[in-house]
Amino acid sequence: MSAVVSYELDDEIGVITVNNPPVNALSHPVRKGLLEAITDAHGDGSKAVVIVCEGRTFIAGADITEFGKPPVEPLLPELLDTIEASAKPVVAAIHGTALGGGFETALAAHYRCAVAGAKVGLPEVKLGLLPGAGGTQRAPRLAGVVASLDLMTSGNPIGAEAALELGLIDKIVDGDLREAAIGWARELVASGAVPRPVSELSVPEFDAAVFDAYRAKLGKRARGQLAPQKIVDCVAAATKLPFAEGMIIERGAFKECMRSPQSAALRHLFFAERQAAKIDGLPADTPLRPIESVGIIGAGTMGGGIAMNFANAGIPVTLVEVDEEALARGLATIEKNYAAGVRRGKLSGEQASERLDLIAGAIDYSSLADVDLVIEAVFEDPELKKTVFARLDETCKSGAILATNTSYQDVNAIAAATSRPADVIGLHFFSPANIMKLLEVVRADTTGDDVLATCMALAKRIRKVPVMSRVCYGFIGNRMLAPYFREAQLCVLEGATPEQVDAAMEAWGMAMGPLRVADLAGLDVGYKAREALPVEERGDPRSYRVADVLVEMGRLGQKSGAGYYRYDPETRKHVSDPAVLEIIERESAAFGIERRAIADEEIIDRLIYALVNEGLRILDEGIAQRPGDIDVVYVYGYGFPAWRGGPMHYAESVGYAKVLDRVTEFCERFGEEAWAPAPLLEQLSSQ
Ligand code: 3H9
Repeated sequence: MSAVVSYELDDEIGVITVNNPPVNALSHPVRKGLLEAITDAHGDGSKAVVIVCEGRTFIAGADITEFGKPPVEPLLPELLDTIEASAKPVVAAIHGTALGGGFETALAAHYRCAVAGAKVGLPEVKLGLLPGAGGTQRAPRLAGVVASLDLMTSGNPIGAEAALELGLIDKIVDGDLREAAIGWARELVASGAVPRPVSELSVPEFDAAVFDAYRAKLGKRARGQLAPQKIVDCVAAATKLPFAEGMIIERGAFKECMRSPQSAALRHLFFAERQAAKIDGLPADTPLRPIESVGIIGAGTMGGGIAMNFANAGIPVTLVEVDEEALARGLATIEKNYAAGVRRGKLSGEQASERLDLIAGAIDYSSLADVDLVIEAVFEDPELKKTVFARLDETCKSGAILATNTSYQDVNAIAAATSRPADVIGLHFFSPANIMKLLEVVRADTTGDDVLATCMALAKRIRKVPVMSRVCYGFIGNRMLAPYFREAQLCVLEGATPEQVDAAMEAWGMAMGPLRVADLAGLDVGYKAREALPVEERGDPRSYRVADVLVEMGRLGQKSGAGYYRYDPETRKHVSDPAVLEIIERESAAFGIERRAIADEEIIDRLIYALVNEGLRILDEGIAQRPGDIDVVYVYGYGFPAWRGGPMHYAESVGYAKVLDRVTEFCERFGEEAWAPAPLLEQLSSQ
């Protein structure tokens, strides 16, 4: 028996145990071990078989590191057919997360039990794939068409209780899972239960219109993506074809997805996200500081959102404002947000009030004397931030971590405003901070290793995806955004409309076009940031002139009802505004620009390659540790389509030489200042 799978007889019950840390992925040795074990069980005196896992979870899926390599037998679908064909009842005993191929293994068993906290799911779609070991054929036979489509096209796991209701598992057990599963297997044997292959069931009744409706829904929700539509094909096949023929359809669709650039991009991101949590050169055993209480300065949109993250994770928060009125406003917004969550069924009323109870308000710094971490979330004013940090230095206990949520400012200078620069770090949340997954962890030159390690670990506790950035203006994300926005504005001035630019970028895959993003963020934000800079540091005046005019007219974006677009006060839907086009045409003329038709392709290349070129500079300067970190920032913080893998992965997939050609062309047309190729781009394209 292989080291990762063991088999033993417990009286008349054969027990197969998988032990392949960290998540019991179905690597080749596991598949081989399972095949040997089930074969052994077939030939011995056992009357039923239990499959159970050691460690933190049931099998969490196929081994993703094997994808893209030549497959080695036994392949998972055949192995699962063998398990299902067992003449003795097979019981799967689930704890942790039974995901993907792991849950498919459970579906190939004849009986399924789980502990109450377990989750099951078919998350392959998040890797640009579909369940490829019978999941698309077996799940609908148990849970019906709609629930299976929901499960597979969202990729989100469900809890044991929901799985029981859907018929995906049979039983929730208490106490020791292994003992409970063996006990249940004995009961099954005693009651004369027989193997119960899911493949022999037929799909419950369904409304035939559901497939078209689903395709249309996915056309919007998962625009441009291959795997979700293929999942619908496979489930439709399950309803029409015998199991074996459905499996052939599934195999073909799985292989097509596996070969697709979309899956390569999503698999890249899976590992990039996990890699981003690691800091090169920081020993894994770096001691962590305990974080059991948090203070937040500023109860505005950002501070309030940040507070919710900690309360959601069960960590008490003290929210500090300048006066009672501002504090009451901030606390009321938090309450409103939780109430909206309850209305939408995201959490129960009881959970909401438990979380609210964890958030206390204060109007003086003395209440921060004992907290383990303080996050400053005041206005983007460097002098104000330094004053706040000097006060924190006087107030906070020794060993407290002092963090700034600045989006742009120099964290080194902020650290220098204290007597304990090693305790200072940047924690850059993204708005809305209780929803956006990204956390840029900004490591100042003086930040202590333990402070950095603590914040990276803390990010996971509050369910954020952390990426470390060194200090520069705008860090990784906002620094790259500047040339992206520059090109969006220049395209508009040269002849495109805001509608064309936004539509081109959205069709390419961005969650929201750049001018709508600017309206959402507030045009006054960039305006104020520019005002704080000397004129020569503001960049090409053509790249912000229209925005300045809009702000000076009081068109601040969505919040004032108008910016590049007009907004319906009720629905916040945007509509075109002819007045904006007039402004644009007037400003183009003032700069002596002759407006021209611009192809969507040019818009896309200019915006995306502007990101790429700056990203490569950021890498070269050591601001980001690795290209994958930049990709994670863009996908989790800026609405970059995950299925394109992030800007760096996208550039690699296009080919650096091709990207360089286009950047060189733009450099000749639009000038060196904006488009000089990053040295790393030249280097990579010659490799
Ligand atoms: C599939 O099953 C296809 C089949 O339908 C058909 C086949 C024919 N493989 O996330 P964590 C590593 S597709 C290899 O930090 P957590 C991960 O890289 C698969 N490695 O832990 C990390 O390594 P490192 C469908 C894997 O507790 C370490 O384990 N399944 C795999 O926060 C810890 O991971 C999925 O998509 C894997 N499948 O979360 C599930 N999974 O320490 C993917 C993890 O070196 N996995 N690793 O950085 C997950 O969602 C989470 O890992 C899980 C645990 C929820 C299980």
